[in-house]
Amino acid sequence: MNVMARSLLERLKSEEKLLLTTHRNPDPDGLGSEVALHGLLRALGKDVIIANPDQAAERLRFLDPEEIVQVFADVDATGRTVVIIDNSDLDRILNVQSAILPDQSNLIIIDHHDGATPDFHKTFQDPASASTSEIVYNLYAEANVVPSPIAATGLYAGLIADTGNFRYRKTSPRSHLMAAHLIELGVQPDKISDLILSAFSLKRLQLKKKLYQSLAFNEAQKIAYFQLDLAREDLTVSDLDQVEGVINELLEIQEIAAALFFSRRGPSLTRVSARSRGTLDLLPAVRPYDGGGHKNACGATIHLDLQAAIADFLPRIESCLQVHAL
Ligand SMILES: [Mn+2]
Repeated sequence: MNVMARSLLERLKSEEKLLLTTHRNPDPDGLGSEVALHGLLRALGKDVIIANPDQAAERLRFLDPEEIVQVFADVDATGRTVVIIDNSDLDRILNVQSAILPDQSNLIIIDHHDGATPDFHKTFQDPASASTSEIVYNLYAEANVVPSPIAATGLYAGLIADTGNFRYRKTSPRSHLMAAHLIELGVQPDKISDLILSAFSLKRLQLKKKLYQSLAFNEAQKIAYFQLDLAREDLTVSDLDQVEGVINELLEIQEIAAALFFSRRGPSLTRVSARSRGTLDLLPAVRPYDGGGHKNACGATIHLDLQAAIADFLPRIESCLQVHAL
């Protein structure tokens, strides 16, 4: 078994009281992985709770049929080791940060995003994994525990969401072997795909209409981008969950090398998400703003208003395209 799974399992086993969490607005990988890890830690006899910075979207709650996922504001985190799943950015766990000791001795990070180097004590980062659920699945194998139906559902949901149904770059033989095993355990692929991909509300369509009305291109027509001013459209940040993944539709067009989504979230505050295919690395474009993610999927917060942020950011993506063409 791999080094990451062995050392992570050892670290988790050495803790007695744990609190699992993921980034705000949990996605299928964050939520599915934490529910699955909760099941494993319970099987190992641990006192474990899940407490997220906020509630998951209604359409994802099927991943938590026993309603074990709580909101951090409602729990007592005293004496618990905080395990952050599917995220390495402390800003994205909001108030859950208050449960982490100043020396971070009670912190464990389990993530698959590019960037941080694993130290096998605090940080367990495996950028080779397509999803955090793959890391948790390896833990089950390492611990010799068979995932329950609920855990298997969570793991499968994280896997298909983060591989884009086995389409993205990090999809590996391991991803497919894991899927095969989970299906053997009783997971119904069509049912989970429908729940994740075909359970959106009408609001998604209405928001998509706004996005496509805003669609613009750079001069060379290689970069396509959506732009949205939340205040002007009377939207909140959580409304954006409704258009999760829509940015990827822009990459269905062969001529488009990079897809961007700018959302102005407040005065001099614009968030950008960036997507590319294959070997085109967009991380250099987000680094000047302390952004992060993967080379094909990353983002940053730009301290400028919408149009200024677009003007500031587009040339950086154009540079990535030029470097890639060399
Ligand atoms: Mn993930």
